[in-house]
Amino acid sequence: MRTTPPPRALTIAGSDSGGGAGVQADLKTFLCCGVHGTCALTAVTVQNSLGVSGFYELPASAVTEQVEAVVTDIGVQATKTGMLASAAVIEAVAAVVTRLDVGPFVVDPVCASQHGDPLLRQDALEALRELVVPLATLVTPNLAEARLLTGLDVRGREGMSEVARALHAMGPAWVLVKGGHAEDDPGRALDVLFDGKGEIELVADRHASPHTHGTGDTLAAATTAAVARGLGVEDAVRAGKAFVTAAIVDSFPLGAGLGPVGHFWRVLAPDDRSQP
Ligand code: PXL
Repeated sequence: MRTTPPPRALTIAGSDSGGGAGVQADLKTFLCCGVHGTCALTAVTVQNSLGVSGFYELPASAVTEQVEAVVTDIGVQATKTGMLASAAVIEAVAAVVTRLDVGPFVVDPVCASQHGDPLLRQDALEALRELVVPLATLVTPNLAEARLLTGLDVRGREGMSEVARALHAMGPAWVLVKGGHAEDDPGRALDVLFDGKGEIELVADRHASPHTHGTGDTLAAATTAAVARGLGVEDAVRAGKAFVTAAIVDSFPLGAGLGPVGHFWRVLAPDDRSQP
């Protein structure tokens, strides 16, 4: 046995019954990135490759108690959020992460699934903006989420800079605006990282795959794992982006709809992956 535990990370997020996104993606990613994953479930979604047909959120106290149980005994070196579901859960998360030492805090402001199904109740956007985003070490919206959070109807490369600045003004130390959904450069996946001083462009080849379920969760989780292992935010985001790019290359069809990004590339040799 080992004499010391590996680094630990906590995800505060929802369950995806299809196994591609949410807590399931986070825990797979944590393992692949050498970190022991812990979780505080916020909601249980009912979903498959065709979409989210509903979700059941947990009582806010259940979320608080899970975070307390993990942090006061196991201890974590970094924490991320995913689907927070409701204003009540968001208020509870903001309170508990302020009270306890959860390490660097990565906020993935999940609002909807890739099918466009809502994962956040309507009244919760303001709570997310006011209570959780300001506490973030790093907030990782895609352009659509950045528009919702800021109210700015921006597009393209210039728009990414504008929303990065507007989000930074809300209080987080770093902002990563993901341009995967940008319209003006289909060949590249361009993200903008901003710390209030300089802007860093992160570019990866864009791999055409319809099976991108879990992309944002995997990027945020891989980044959180890298932070838990001691990397600074910029290096951690670079590591997270490299991880998710490989996972998009490893994506696969599932069911009749959108398949997930793959984590198999990290645990199986290429020959083993082609076996049924
Ligand atoms: O990918 C965002 C996301 C996060 N969390 C849960 C989800 C999804 C997308 O479907 O289901 C639980």
